[in-house]
This record gives sequence, structure tokens and C-alpha cells, in this order.
Amino acid sequence: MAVLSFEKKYRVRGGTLVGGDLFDFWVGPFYVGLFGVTTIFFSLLGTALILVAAAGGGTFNPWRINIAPPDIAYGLRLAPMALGGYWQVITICALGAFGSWALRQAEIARKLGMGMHIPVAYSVAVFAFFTLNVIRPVLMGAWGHGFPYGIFSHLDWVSNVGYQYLHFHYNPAHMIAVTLFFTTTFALSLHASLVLAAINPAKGEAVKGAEHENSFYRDFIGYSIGTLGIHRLGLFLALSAGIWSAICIVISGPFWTRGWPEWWGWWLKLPFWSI
Ligand code: UQ1
Repeated sequence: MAVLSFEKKYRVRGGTLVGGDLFDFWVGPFYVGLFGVTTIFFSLLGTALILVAAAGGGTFNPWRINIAPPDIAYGLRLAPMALGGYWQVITICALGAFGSWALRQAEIARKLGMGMHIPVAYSVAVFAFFTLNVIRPVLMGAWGHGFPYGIFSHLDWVSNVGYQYLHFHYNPAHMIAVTLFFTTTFALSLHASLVLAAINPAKGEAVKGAEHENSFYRDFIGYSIGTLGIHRLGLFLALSAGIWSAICIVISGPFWTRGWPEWWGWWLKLPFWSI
């Protein structure tokens, strides 16, 4: 049953990618679809495996639970469950759930006649996870290069991997990614403050719209990117941040094995300096 009366108009048949009409229905406000079913399947199985693996790990303290990938010695083979096998199956479940979720977004977007911006944007986050726990471990020849599933343990992993390259902030792709993350928050703060300022005028004043928003930035900066433009810029900045994050970690190990500060040697060795 539709939650709002006008929703009936949008609750149309079709748009499914596979499976035809089989799962083409809603449960309350939720569209099901084949990929809703596969999302539930992988999420429940993955969560159950996390609980089983945690039970064998000696603590149920949520901060300390740690489900580690196999030892490097296992290479790219399957490991015994208690020695990294849980991590391997949980990783498959995670990717099954993330992939299903992206395809469910695509089916709903098709039903509504929308663009694919949402599944594309979400897939960039999935791609970052895939890069960390599949592409980089495969390039380095061992699942043991993936990060462990645990709150403190994954933080320790980030710190340890960073120090393996001496000083990760000298990684040029990391520099670009960090800059994009900060610029994303800056753009969002500009946008959110502008919209709130427009819709919350002084008491007794009429609510303002896009014309006032445009005028503010024309008079303030000399340029207004526009109401559609700011959302395009925000999406570009956010997705670029995720893509450069994936790049900065995938080049660390497979394509650069020394400390990142050393990478800047090319700059010091420019023939220009010895003239
Ligand atoms: C902007 O120009 C604009 O268009 C009117 C918005 O839309 C509501 C904005 O949110 C922001 C932040 C700007 C200003 C942005 C730049 C890059 C000058």
C-alpha cells in the first residue's frame, strides 16, 4: 500500500533488470525486487557470520571485536574459517549486499524514469571498498593485505599501513583525496548555509528563492554557479574524493614500495636545479 496518496501514480510495474515481475512488488513503503531479496540474503548471512566469528574471538566488547583476514602465508587461497575464512566469506557477503543495493537503486530509478546518478554515486563508495579488500590484495598476492573488520582494529590497520610507507601524507594521490574531502565539506557548508539563509529570512520577511541566492554569490564572489551547478559540483567533488582515495591506496604497494617522502625525489632531481 502506498504511504502517500500521490505515490500510487509512481508505483508502476516494470523497470526490473532481471526476474521480470517475480519480485516486482512493495512491502509497506519498501520496494522489494530481486535485488531487495538478494540484499536481505547477503546482509543477514554476513551479519550472522560476523556474530559467529566474533564469538570465536574472545571478546564481545564492540570496540574490540576483530575479524582479521588470513595470514599473508595463505596467499590468495581460501583459509580455514577461524584463520581468516570468516573474513573471506564476510567480504563476499558484503560485496553481494553492496552490489545488490546498487542494482536495487538502478531498478527504482528506472521505474521512476530518473537518471542513474544515485547508483553511480553509491558505486563509487563500493569501488573504494572493493579496491581496499579485493583489487589491492590481489595485486599484492595475498588476502592478508585486506583490512580487518573491527572498530579499533581497522584504525590500527590504517595507521600501520600508513607507517609502512613512512609518511602517508606525502602520497600525492592521498594529498589530492584529502583536498577533495575538505573541499566537499566546504562546498556543502556554502550550499547549506545559503539555502537555510534563503528560507529563514528575518521575521516578517518573505521567504527568498533562487534569484536571491544567485544575487548573493554574484555580489559576494563575483560568480554564482547556480542551483543545479552547485549540486553538480558537490557530486563531482565527493565522487572525486572517493576515487582518489582508492587510487592513493592501490598505488601503495603494487606500484610504490618505498616511503612516500622518497617519491618526491623526482622533484629534487630535476635538471633545472643543477644549472
Ligand atoms: C551558488 O552559486 C549557488 O547558486 C545560486 C548555490 O545554489 C543554491 C549555492 O549553494 C552556492 C554555494 C553557490 C556558490 C558557489 C560557488 C562555487 C561560487
